Amino acid sequence: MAEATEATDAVVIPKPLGDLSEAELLRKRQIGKVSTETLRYLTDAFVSEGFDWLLPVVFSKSTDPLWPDPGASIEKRVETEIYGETVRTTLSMIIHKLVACSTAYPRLFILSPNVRIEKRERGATGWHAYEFTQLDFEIRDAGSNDVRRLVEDAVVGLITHLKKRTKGELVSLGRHSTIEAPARPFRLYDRQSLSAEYGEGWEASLPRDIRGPVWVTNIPREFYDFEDLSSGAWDNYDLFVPKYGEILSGARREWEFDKISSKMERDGVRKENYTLLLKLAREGRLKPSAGAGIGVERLVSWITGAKHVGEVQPFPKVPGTVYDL
Ligand code: ASN
Repeated sequence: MAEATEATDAVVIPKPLGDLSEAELLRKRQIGKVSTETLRYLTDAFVSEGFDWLLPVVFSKSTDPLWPDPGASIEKRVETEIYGETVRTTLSMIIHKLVACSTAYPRLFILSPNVRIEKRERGATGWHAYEFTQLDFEIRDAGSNDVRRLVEDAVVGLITHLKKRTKGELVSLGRHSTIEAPARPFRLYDRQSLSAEYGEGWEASLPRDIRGPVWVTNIPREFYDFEDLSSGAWDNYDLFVPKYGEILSGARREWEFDKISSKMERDGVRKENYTLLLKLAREGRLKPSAGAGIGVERLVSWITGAKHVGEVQPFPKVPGTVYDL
């Protein structure tokens, strides 16, 4: 089959399934096949590396504060009352990961729902959805390099797998000849040098200049990412892909009570929402770990050349637009 021309860079707001033409339905099915093989490959890879596969949760008293995070733009936090308790929909399963990894599951992954009611103008970025899935994982006693190498192996293995198993789909989508398994190790940039080069808009500028996936480290973020308080350096990492942007974020974690507690105070994070985490830390039962979360729809968008991250969702969740399903 002839290779289609590559997708244009224009963002197209995805329509619901019932409004798609035959040609659009075919494209949806092709993206769906790549998505299925992506999930098959990655879940197999984690299971074969000895990870436990945990099931996701929707409501909890503790969830990710998503604050302070320069990339966050949450319009509304979804809280409700059940059995007399205030619970929140999952913003990310980071707190669950830290507790699970420190106790019963030293190597774990979860296909986790993330409900983030982004500001409606983010619908037009093509890169945000108000519900999405992370392939979130955590490894006890691991460091940043361990996680980066694991992710690099997974990305290279995945692209190699997809180019064989979904060749027809990638040819039709115009991506078979343009997506290549990248060379390892991926290049690592410090966020400070990117800010110096591009200014505050580095996150939007970087994807225009890179040819393959690259890491960015040292990004000021939430209390749970490890920060060297003497140098001010953050031991965390995002993975950026060409044209699109960030598809993964992760870090080595904080585990010591005094540090977590003082970072929460510094950031104005409400400690009463993190009782269990703080109790484990105070008792010395929170363990050092590192991990990350892969944005599944973003990963598939990059691989398939999607026109909006919602295009790879069967039921698009575009900020500002609420469909029936
Ligand atoms: N999943 C991310 C991590 O592992 C956290 C997040 O999504 N905010 O660091």
